[in-house]
Amino acid sequence: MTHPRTDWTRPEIAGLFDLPFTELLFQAASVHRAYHPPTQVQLCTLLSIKTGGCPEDCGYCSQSVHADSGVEATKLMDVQAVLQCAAQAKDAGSQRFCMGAAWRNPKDRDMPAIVEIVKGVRDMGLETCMTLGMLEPHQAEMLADAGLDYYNHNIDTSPERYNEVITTRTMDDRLATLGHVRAAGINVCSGGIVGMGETREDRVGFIHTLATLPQHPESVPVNALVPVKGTVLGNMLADTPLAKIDDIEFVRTVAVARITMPMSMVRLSAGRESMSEATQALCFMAGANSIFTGDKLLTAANAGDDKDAAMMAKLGLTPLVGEEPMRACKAANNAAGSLVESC
Ligand code: SAM
Ligand code: DTB
Ligand code: SF4
Repeated sequence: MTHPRTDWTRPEIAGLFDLPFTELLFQAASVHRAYHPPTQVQLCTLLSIKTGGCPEDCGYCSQSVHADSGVEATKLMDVQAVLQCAAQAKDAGSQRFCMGAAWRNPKDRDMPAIVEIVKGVRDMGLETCMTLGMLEPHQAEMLADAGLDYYNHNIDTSPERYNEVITTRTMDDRLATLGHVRAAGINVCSGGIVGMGETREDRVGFIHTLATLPQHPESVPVNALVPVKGTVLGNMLADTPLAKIDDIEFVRTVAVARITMPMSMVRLSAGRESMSEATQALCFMAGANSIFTGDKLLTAANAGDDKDAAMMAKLGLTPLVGEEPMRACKAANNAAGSLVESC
């Protein structure tokens, strides 16, 4: 099996962004169907297992103590209550259950409950993903031993822009946690947010950082900023509406993620609630193959199951079920005698 390139240069990535839109989409769609079943979309459900009161100052986040968003802080949810939510997500057709905690990092005293949750959700036959902030190596190992499938930890933006968005940690802190997750053998989920008033060059730097990691993240969430009143970036967008990212530029970012990280699941994440079906359809064409379902993300509204079912029916997309996408894809390519050797 050949591995996808991890030696992308910034000029190459900038060159992809600069392509005529139809050419970029054609390339991205071609890569998508070479590596993944092109009409299947992975359905993931999110649950905030510990909301608000986070000491970090991420300028986009409603859960930071530095924001005046009205989100109330809660304690870590009870294990049984989390398992009930996971069962509902499974009934609603979800393949992956993603759990988020508004922590800078988990404390060791939190870990036994987290481990119990991972084991319980896995036993239901759901893929598990956790996002708990920065991890120490021993915590990553505990999660791996519990059977955690994915750990989400976003780099969020370009290295140059990072400390304009967050000052309480560095991009290198983030990359260190991704290294601990990888070393423990957990699949990596890492992406970021577009539409934070960044430049095209920042979007190039953001994708470049992910696409040149020693191994690409297995999942790459591309969030469109949900502007929350009371956060630095939500207020900025309210004051300067022209800073809102153009839909076509958002689709370009998805397409470049798909081309540079061909084997990864590219998740159209936050921001779909206010995105037109046409823009979402272009994102699927550009290689997005995963979404968050349900009415709620962590604290913000999501599109909702009814709307998504109607959109998927209209577009002829079906939920990804059963086996891991790469295995399904390999089988499909073998059956078709595909020329794609790197799948
Ligand atoms: N505290 C953990 C952390 O920061 O890794 C986990 C939770 S945090 C909310 C997970 C990710 O959600 C962030 O890294 C960010 O990319 C995304 N996110 C948070 N607020 C957002 C917003 N308003 N719009 C879009 N994405 C957002
Ligand atoms: C990710 O990249 N997006 C999800 C998930 N990982 C944890 C979170 C989106 C949060 C959107 C804002 C909110 O709900 O507060
Ligand atoms: Fe805390 Fe995560 Fe929100 Fe940053 S993004 S404030 S670390 S919950």
